[in-house]
Formats: sequence, structure tokens, C-alpha cells
Amino acid sequence: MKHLYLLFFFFFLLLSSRAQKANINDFNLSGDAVITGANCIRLTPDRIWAGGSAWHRQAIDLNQPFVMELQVMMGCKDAAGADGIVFVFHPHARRTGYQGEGMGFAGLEPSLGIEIDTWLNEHLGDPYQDHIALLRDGSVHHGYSLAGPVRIPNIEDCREHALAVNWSPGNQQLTIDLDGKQVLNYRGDIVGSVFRGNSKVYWGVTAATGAYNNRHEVCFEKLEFTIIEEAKPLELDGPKGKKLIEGEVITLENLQFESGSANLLPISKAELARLAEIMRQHPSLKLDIFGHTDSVGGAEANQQLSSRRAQSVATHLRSLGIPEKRLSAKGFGEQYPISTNSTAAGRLKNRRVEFRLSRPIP
Ligand SMILES: [Ca+2]
Ligand SMILES: [Ca+2]
Repeated sequence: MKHLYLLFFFFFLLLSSRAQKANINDFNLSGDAVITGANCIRLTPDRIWAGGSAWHRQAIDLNQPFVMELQVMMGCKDAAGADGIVFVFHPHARRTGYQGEGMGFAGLEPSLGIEIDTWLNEHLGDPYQDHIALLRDGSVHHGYSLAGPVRIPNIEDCREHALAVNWSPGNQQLTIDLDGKQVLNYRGDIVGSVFRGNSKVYWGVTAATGAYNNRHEVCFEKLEFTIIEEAKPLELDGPKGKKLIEGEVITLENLQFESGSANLLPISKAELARLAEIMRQHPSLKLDIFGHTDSVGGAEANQQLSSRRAQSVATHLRSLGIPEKRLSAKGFGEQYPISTNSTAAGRLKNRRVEFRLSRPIP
């Protein structure tokens, strides 16, 4: 049964995105990094002053949305463990940055880095606890962080932890999930402001130790690198517009909200203007709006969020001149997932608003 479910999941991904399994041989290693198993790379051993990195050979395009998921193991020493791992984007990556507090990231510039830092360096503004932050340009000082530092529970627990990096260029939003929970959220022109207009970058993982140390490892058995196809706008005469007129339920991928809120992002308003035009062309039809969420957060909170989002869509359509009696909005929370909730790519699909045009009861 589990296999059937997985099969269905991959079939679904094939329809709308290209999922790519990372192969251990697709990485260039530098410094102390060594392959330790079929799917794992040890970035540093637990000895002092080590540093290593693993860089995927294939450049990616930041103009494309993607979700990357991998497992990190931050070592087994809590109080005396150091220094951490950084997930990095960098245009010419083949090396490891500075060791110790630099975590193999310091000095790589221009760059964007997601650090998981386990050692307190007071002069860098580190909080006392293990923490995660979005850094830029090889700087590990939190005065220059783009987001965070966010404190996390002790992560040097000898276990693998799931890290998911989710980039949506449409609304310029980068979100980071750790063990299935969103920990960082950043909106900004990463291509323009960090990479000076160059959208082709490499990605890799770096780690280092200093006077204190830990074994740092990254595993790819569960790495899923998914390039999501750019969402096409709703076209009046296109396949989606036709399905809608025929009474089928459709999802609008270009309908996006601010994180955790019912506020529509600008990309959504253009899409709803096209939807309003279809409704004007078919004045006898009513529109059902169904809001759905992923399973992160409480069921009750998700129920309320999905209702507010469906209402927000209805309110916007009214402001475009569609009469209230033609609109019905309902939220279903996390009740009806269309994909798995255990991966970031799946959760992205589950957070959606569906539409159905139906003839009014005469
Ligand atoms: Ca530190
Ligand atoms: Ca710790």
C-alpha cells in the first residue's frame, strides 16, 4: 500500500514538475569531505580544524522555482560540538571557505547561505542556542544576516535532520523547513541584489570545525531536487479556462498569499482579473472557491486559514465587479491533500485554492 502511495506521488510529480534524485557521484568534494556510504558524504570528521564541502556539478537557474530536500547530521557532541553546516548557493563553487566559525562558508562571495550553527561566537552575534539563519556573501556575522538567527532545539543529537530549501521566484520567496517545520522565511530579489543579475548558480553544502569539533555529515538518500514547472497564467481559451467552463475543478498556481496570512500577493491579482473576465463572459455561472492547506500547524488553525483565504479571493472578485450572489467560498483546511505532507514539494501542492464554475439553481 505504501508503495502504491509512493508510486502515485511520483506520477503526480511527473505531471507538474521534474523530480531529480541526486547521485553521490554528481558532487565535487573539497577539503576533508569524503564519501562514506552509498548516499552520504562526511563533510568533516570530529577532529579540530577540519573543513569540507560537497558541490553539485550541475548549475541551477534561480529564475526557476524549486524545492531541495536533504538530510544533515550535525554530530553527537552538544556542549563541546562545533561549528556547523551551511547550505550554499554560489556562482563559481569548487572550494571550501574558512574553517572554525566560518563553517566552510566564510569568504565565498557572492553567495547565499543557510547556516545551521552549533557554536556560540559572541562577537558574531550568535545566540546561545543552536540556530539557523540566512546569510549572504560569505559573512557569518548576524549583523549582515538576511533572516534569523532563529533558535532551534539542540541539533547535535547524532540524528539525521531533514532540511528543505524552497524557492519561489514568482513572489521572490525563500522558505526553509527543518524537520518539516518552517524556520526561515525571506522575501527579496536574490538574483538582483545578491548575485548581481546572474541567475545561474551552483549549490553545495559546507561544514567546518575549529578548536572544538563534531562530525558533520550530509545524506542524499532522501534528497529530492524538484524543479517545478513555471505556473502558466489562466487563459480564457486555454485548457484550464475550458475545463473551468465545463464545470471541472481547477487549481490556479498563480494564486499566492503572504505566508500564514490571507493577504493576496500581486501575482494573484493578475490571475484573479483573468478569472473575473471568464465570469463576465459566462454570466449565468456561479463560482465555488475551495481553500486548502498543508498539514503543518494545527488542524483548527488550518481550517480557519483556508476559510479566510477562500473569503479573501471572493472579496477580491467582488471588488472586480462580480456580484456576491455568484460567489461561494469555503475552506477545508488540511482535510483533502492531493500529495504527501512529508516533503516540502508535496506540501507546496497541498496549499492551494480550487475553483469550480457551476450553473445556478434556477
Ligand atoms: Ca557560531
Ligand atoms: Ca547544541
